[in-house]
Amino acid sequence: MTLLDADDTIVAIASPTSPAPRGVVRISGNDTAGILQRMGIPTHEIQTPIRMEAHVHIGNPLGLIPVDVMIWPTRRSYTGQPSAELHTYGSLPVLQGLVDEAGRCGARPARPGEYTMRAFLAGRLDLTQAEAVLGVIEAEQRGTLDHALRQLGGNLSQPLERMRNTLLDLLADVEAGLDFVDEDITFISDEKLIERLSGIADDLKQTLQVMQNRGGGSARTTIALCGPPNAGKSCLINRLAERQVAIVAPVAGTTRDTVTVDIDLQGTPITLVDTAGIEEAKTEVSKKSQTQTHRSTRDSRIRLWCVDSSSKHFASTVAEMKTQAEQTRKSQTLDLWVATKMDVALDDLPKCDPDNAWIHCSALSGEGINDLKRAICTYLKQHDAEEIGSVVGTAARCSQSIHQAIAAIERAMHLTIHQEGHEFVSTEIRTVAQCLGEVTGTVYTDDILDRVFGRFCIGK
Ligand SMILES: Nc1nc2c(ncn2[C@@H]2O[C@H](COP(=O)(O)OP(=O)(O)OP(=O)(O)O)[C@@H](O)[C@H]2O)c(=O)[nH]1
Ligand SMILES: [Mg+2]
Repeated sequence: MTLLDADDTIVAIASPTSPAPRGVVRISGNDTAGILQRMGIPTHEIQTPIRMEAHVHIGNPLGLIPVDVMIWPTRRSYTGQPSAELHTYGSLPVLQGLVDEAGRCGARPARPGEYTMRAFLAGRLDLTQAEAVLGVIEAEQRGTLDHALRQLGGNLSQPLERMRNTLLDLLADVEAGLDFVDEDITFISDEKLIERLSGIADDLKQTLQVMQNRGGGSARTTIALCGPPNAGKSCLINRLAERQVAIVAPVAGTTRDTVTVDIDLQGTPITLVDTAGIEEAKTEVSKKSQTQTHRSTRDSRIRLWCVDSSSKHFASTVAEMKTQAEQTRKSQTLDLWVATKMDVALDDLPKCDPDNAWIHCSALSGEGINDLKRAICTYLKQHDAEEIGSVVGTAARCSQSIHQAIAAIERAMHLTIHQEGHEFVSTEIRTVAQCLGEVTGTVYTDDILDRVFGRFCIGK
């Protein structure tokens, strides 16, 4: 999608394409009246929004069809351009016939999200509100809808815009000081500057927290590898990460500290966590590492429970681990059960309980590893589609910019404390303003627009 096409007049079906009593075709652009005129709808001298009845010929075999036409002839419309809606039978061939006819009369088929992008470009919406439109379209759960509607009301962008304005004032003070540096005039003292910067940093951290509480702050999924000692957890994390991140040894109790590694699993960012084997803590060190293990196991979205398939205690270990899993499971947790070391599995491996999904694999030979990856991806895809699609999208896009903004503020404070010069401080403040502007769309790039509007469906 490029911004250059914003002058074309576009057309698309704006209602669901499944059969319904009524359907809507939407047209937007400077030539809207001309196109309607060529379609046989009289639009002479229309100055104010109007609704009229008309007939449009959409070719054989459907012929002449009745349409209710709504016209917004000026810039006072959703897209900030002259636009129109044609309401007629909600049948796909009829609606498509209208779109084709508009095409013959000079309109171009709209791309996904193009209407909302025009609303954004016209200043009708900011970016978070545009994403909220997507949220409303997609919302299936009540909570998601409420959130999208609040976002549409601007409750994420308004505080960010306020912070950005404060920053711009601060920037003006700092830069004015630079102009008068020889005359020893200061517009803002270092103490005041630090105080205001740290206030904004605190507000940003709070905003980030709010977004995370809404369930979408981090796009990363945490997956813990847990189970008894010596089950092959570290060997498996190395295999999944495709490099050596954790020490593997034949003795039980090798891993003490949790080890994390970030990987990309078919485009999904994931943090894998290797944990110490679950055991009764007898020493001080063991107590500490069991506490860490417990925390990681409890807080991970997916847990791979690893049990050694070559162990003659397989069945009793599974029972023990099931109890552990029950005690630490949250409502959103997915437990996958992994029978490890399949290359040396017991010949008479007890049948795994049918309640749980078991994946058989060997980190050594690689068998079953793809099945494991597939199971993880399938779960994540299903889950993400069900949940809060666009809200997660907004949160992921925004939290990245807010993280960058916080880092730049911290650098600005550091520079001020060490009296490194206000010219460097002002560069950092500019970065912060840029990052915040990207969230609301005051500052935007084609790349950001593509990311936001590419997720829409055609006609919205
Ligand atoms: N044959 C075979 N051996 C394996 C496999 N995976 C791990 N092992 C061996 O099992 C032993 C323990 O492996 P680790 O990966 O260190 O086990 P762990 O679960 O991390 O153990 P702790 O850190 O002590 O809890 C090592 O000797 C590994 O070489 C496998 O798939 N096949
Ligand atoms: Mg280990």
